[in-house]
Amino acid sequence: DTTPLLSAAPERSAAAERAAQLFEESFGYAPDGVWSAPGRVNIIGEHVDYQDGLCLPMAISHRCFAAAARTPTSRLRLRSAQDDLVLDLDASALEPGAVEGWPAYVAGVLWALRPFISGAVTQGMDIMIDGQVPLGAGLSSSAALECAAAEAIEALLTLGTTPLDRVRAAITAETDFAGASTGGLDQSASVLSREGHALFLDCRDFSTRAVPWDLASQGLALLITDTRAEHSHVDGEYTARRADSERAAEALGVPTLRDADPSQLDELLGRIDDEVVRRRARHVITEIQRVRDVDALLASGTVRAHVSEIGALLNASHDSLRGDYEVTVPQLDLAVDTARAAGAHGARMTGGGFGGSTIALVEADAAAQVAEQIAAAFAEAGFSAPQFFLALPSEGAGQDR
Ligand code: GAF
Repeated sequence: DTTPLLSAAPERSAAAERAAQLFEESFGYAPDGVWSAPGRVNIIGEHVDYQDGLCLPMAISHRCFAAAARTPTSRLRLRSAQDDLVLDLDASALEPGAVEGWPAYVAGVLWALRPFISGAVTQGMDIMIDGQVPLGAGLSSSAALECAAAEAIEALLTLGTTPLDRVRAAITAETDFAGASTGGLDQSASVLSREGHALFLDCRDFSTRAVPWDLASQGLALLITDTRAEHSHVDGEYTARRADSERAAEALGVPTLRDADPSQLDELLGRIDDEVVRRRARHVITEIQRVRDVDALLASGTVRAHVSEIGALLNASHDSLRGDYEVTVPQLDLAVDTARAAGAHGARMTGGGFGGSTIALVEADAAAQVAEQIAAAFAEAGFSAPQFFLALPSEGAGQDR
């Protein structure tokens, strides 16, 4: 077997070229340009964005590409290299519920950007999507799709939006047009991340700061394990967790759990009667503090200088998501436990949970061996074979050609 255990993302300029070619083959003329946006992993700060929390995500090297052109019509025509589903509708007919499947994430962005378009949306455009972010892996393929679309639409229509406007349009597309729930972590990471850096994100106002996260030069690596576990009941469970956290904030008399003082944790938790809601609150409040702790460590030195403390915080994050927030599944726990036993400095699930991926902070020269041990543990447990990637901190959304 010569298949490398760690799969690499397609090289960016070659992938952009491919998207342009696919556009031309499909629509019969060359696109005006190609834009792309990356998927993400969240290093820490999980299930806190919808409580005004703090997160530390980074963009990965897998991206979604959008080759696009303005047309002299009013039709919005969408096609994809990954799916036979197409969209061809009058741009002025865009409204929530009018579009289904993946095209809703693109059409929804155009709809969400209408405050920046004088009058109704009447400009037609053709868009070819080539999504290279693994689907269903919890690596934010939908946010990458929305954010690539937002870049393309901004450029085609010269709307004058800021990157943050595009983050907000992508969030609105997902929540109000596609009808999925999101707290904004994924879209912020996809648009605002900088190469070689993690993104310190304050979800209260979506302000950000780039934090050096150049593991390769420090002999370290962040190993992504896509568990390939079937996502089941994700939407319902996600909504339920959000509701629990809102109940917790209400019980504490604060607008969001961001306003709860972690130094008063025991006293605060004592004010919540419901045992489940109390555990949900404990996760969110302690997780926000863990992001502050990692950020403080990174402000005072490199990842290498604090690798065991950062690893311990990643471990504590996972344990809290497993025990208190209950969003893990056996595959996530096995990948994390195996990575730790194989010598990872720390490991945790990343993203919404209920399937998806884990990350492990490892010595670079041990990454392949940690992956092998996870693969062996999965085979032994009878789980689907996982897929492995290295999380290389990449540049946020932008134009490719
Ligand atoms: C999903 C959501 F889309 C994000 O907004 C965030 O809540 C995440 O789960 C959990 O941190 O990816």
